[in-house]
Amino acid sequence: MAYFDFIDQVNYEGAQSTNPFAFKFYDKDRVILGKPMHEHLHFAMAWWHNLCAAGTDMFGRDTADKSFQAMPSTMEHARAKVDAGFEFMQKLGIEYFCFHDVDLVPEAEDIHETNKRLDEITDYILKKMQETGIQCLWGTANLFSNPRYMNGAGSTNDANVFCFAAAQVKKALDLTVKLGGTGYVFWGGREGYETLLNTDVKFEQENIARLMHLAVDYGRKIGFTGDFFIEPKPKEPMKHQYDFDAATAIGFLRQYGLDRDFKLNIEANHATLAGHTFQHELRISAVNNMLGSIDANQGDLLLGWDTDEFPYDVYETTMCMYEVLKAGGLANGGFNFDAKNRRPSNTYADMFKGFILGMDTFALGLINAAKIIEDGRIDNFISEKYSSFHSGIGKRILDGDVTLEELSEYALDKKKIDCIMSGNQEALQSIVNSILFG
Ligand code: XUL
Ligand code: CO
Repeated sequence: MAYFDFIDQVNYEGAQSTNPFAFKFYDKDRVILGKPMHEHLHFAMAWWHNLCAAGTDMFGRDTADKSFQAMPSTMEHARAKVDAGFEFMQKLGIEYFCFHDVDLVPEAEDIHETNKRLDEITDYILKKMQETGIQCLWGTANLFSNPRYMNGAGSTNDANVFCFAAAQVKKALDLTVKLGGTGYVFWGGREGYETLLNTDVKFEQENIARLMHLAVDYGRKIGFTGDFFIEPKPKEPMKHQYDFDAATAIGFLRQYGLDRDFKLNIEANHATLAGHTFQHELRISAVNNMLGSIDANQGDLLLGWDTDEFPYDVYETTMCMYEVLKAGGLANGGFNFDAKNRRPSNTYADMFKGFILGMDTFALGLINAAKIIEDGRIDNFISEKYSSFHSGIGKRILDGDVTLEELSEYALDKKKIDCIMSGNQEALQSIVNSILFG
């Protein structure tokens, strides 16, 4: 059965096109810096937003119909979501998907039954993957929705809950391997606290690391050769979350000896919630060899929560793609649209329009970032800015060839510094504008 009869295939028609169901900028075979766009941009569909979320918020019920003509909370519905999802991805040319365990099937009271349902649905998904060539980017276990995780999953106070989290992680790893996923994500939504009056932070962090070590050991044992990812987020649902931002997560991974197996999955909206730019989080990850994957969305800077919008800010995606290109791409990662339609955008057509917006915005980002790199003025300026370290005393500092006393003597001899190079910020911003709009 087809769910999206109103559209045959979304094609590239160019910037002048007024067809709402065409790409204006995403031209999948267009070569940018030696590679076709679709190879730079491994776009993924997030099962949870696209096939499950129907607009419920704290103040109101669903506005969209995601039943796909099946009775919700049945296996029939789970299969209908698979059919709808694959039709959707094929029509958009999306080559990957990401999933939580409980996005795929209704969770049963008994975990045996849930696992049985997961086996059944992933057999069906695998068949669809073979038919279409669509692949799994990453899998994860939802360790935040079930009430048992009210005090955390890895960070829980209750050893039984820790075991249930382990069981879900084990199963989600089994499924990720079965579906050939190249990533496995930990997003620690409940791994945090509201008040220190009831929390042993050291204990909780150590236990999160224990769970991650157990996952790595098991994953490697069953042949998972991809990357584990932490997805940092500072808050929401918890007031304080342990994986606050990239720097915090990197410190944690190193502290607990997890840095060889883990990289980061950076989400744009989580970056801005942490008080950083998206680009900052990508750069901090990249310079630490930890840039793994991206949750492609956008927040609203006037709101203090995770709005998960489809990205439309071209400046942001330009700077994102600049970081990705500079880092040499995302090896085992991709661009997962962890994004949802606004609540009143409640039709099937809107689902397509959201992805068209997001894919075009990233395509523009890629085109612009390549232009910035080819133009060279930004890179040249940065190299020039630090040129005092290329020779003389600067080079000796880098070579580790000096003592503090020698540097002090050098400064005392010199008496004063005549001029320091300008940071040139406004000129650089103007260069970026002329590259983008010139
Ligand atoms: C929550 C979030 C999650 C993760 C996967 O803010 O981003 O959807 O991406 O658990
Ligand atoms: Co996310």
